Amino acid sequence: MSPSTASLIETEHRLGAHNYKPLDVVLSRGEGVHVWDVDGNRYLDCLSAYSAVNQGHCHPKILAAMVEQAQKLTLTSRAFRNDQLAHFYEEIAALTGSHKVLPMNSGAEAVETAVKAVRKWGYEVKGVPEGQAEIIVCANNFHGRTMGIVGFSTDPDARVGFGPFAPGFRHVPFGDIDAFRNVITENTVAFLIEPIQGEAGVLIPPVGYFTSVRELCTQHGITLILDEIQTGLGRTGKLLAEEHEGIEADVTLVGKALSGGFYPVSAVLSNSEVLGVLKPGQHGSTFGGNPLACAIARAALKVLVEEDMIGNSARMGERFQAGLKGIRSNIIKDVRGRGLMLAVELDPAAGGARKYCEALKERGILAKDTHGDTIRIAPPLVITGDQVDWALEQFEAVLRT
Ligand code: IF1
Repeated sequence: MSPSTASLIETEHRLGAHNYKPLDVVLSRGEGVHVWDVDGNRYLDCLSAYSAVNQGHCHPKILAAMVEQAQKLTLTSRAFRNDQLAHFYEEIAALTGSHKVLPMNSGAEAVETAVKAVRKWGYEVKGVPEGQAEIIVCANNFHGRTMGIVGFSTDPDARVGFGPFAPGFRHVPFGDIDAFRNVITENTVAFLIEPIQGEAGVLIPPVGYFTSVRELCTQHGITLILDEIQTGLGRTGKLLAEEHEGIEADVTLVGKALSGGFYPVSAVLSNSEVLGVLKPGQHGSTFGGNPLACAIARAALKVLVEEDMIGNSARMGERFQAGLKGIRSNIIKDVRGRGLMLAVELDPAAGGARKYCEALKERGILAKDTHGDTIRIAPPLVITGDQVDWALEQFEAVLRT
């Protein structure tokens, strides 16, 4: 470790809260699928900032849009209008088939916005008695870090010590349609679920699960909210992961790659009338829908489509997953995923995924472990076949037995 790296790490440790335990790599530059540390070492990024950098690091066209807008107008508040918001609405609504859009900043804010709106919809439209709205969520969910959200987390690390929490949430096992059916009451207003559980370890539900979920939500007047903040915008080889299931959510949440990693931008997209219940003064945010965010998001969506990153995600994801499945190893328990949202689950006897991520770092791959035994693999969607093949050589070298 060079003195500059060591010095920066020491300062971070001394002055920063220790709410993360990052790999000891200090990055200073990014371009496409690659990032460089302060010592000039190059890495292939297999995390993409948890799918916020789907378009590749520092995409030049998104950068140009950001610089151009930043030199004109960055923030007006929503007390006044700006010349980017309407275009952003038009373009994201056309791309996703949405009728209404509510722009926010972080993914968690989009989740909180959806929870507020669907409860209000429950009281004003569905006729649920005031204060009795119920939202169904899954065990091992991850929807963000705010108080409202960790209140319905089942992860002790996410919630212990932060209570008391808001009531009104019921939990079901992910993928268990009978459990979902059995927990529905007349006060159920929504089902909030990730199409694929990311943080839980890239968990994919059984075939037909979401078809049944969609049928039950329609039958019982329950708003289906799909959290596509991580799975959306090409990550799984489709624009939205719901397309793999052949269903349409009533409310879709997007974030992360909505800005290509340049700026916090999220949005609540609605096909149903849920967003129609919010009246002036009932919800908002200082930065939500600002012209700089909208200009960046417009460019991020444009390059995603124009450069066929979604198709590349599907093709390279198949290549990557097939290569991982081809590694001869008695420590690999499972390889799974869709598109470029992949995971390698190791046998617990292997001693945990972190040390393999450390070994991968030494070979020029940055990847993140989750829940102890799983290595998540999510490179930018611009990755080429040669880069996939090179990455597979490194994974093989570290994981084969
Ligand atoms: C951290 C995890 C991933 C998300 C889904 C909402 C949000 C996220 C499906 C909230 C955010 C981030 C948060 C970040 C690490 C990362 C993460 F490991 F925490 F769980 F991706 F899996 N819905 N996920 O994945 O969006 O408010 O962060 O913009 O907290 O360290 P946000």
